[in-house]
Amino acid sequence: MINYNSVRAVLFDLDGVLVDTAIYHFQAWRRLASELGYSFSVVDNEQLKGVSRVESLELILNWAGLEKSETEKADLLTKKNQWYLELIEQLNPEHLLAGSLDLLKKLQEKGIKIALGSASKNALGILEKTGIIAYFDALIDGNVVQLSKPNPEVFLKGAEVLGIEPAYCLVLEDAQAGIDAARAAGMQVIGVGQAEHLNGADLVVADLGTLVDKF
Ligand code: B16
Ligand code: MG
Repeated sequence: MINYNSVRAVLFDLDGVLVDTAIYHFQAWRRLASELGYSFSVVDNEQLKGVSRVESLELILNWAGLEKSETEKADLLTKKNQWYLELIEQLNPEHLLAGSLDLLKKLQEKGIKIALGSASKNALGILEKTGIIAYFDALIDGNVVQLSKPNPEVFLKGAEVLGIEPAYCLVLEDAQAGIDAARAAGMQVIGVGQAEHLNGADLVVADLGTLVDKF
């Protein structure tokens, strides 16, 4: 159960919550894995959602039983990111997921603070391309956090910048690592997607459209 009346700030995950970019991360990782001789599955991909680029590569190398030097890892990360950037080059407002824009508008109208809490180092470019950057009162992304989800740092920093106690914050997340991070931060959390991948969420919705009338 969510207590909507207590919410003073909403912290949005980016990939898979606001914008339909999760598929492009999947395609880029699958291409990299394939070059390494590893067949990357959708089940593998689910474990990378919300996880930083560096940690994602470590997981893939581990699953593939491969060891690489630091230089080789850096080259692989650059390659994956270049492919990902090529895939999102044409990103535009049409790639916003259902209900995202309506929810951002509604929260702004109601005076509820809005923050980004994303693991991505590409987050700002994505917010610009999709035309929603102006809605955010705080932007916390992979360039400013040290510790990846499920560590709560990304959401605690968001609450701190907004000046709002975690208990009054609501997180919207599509990844298990993000649900765990929100709970560790002491915040309410709504999972976006399929319930079986979002254990511990206070509520799971298929998309953000169903939340617009709650505020
Ligand atoms: P980048 P989120 C996460 O974004 C993605 O879910 C995850 O798949 C990706 O590896 C991570 O960002 C890092 O992204 O390579 O662009 O820095 O879901 O936390 O918004
Ligand atoms: Mg996500």
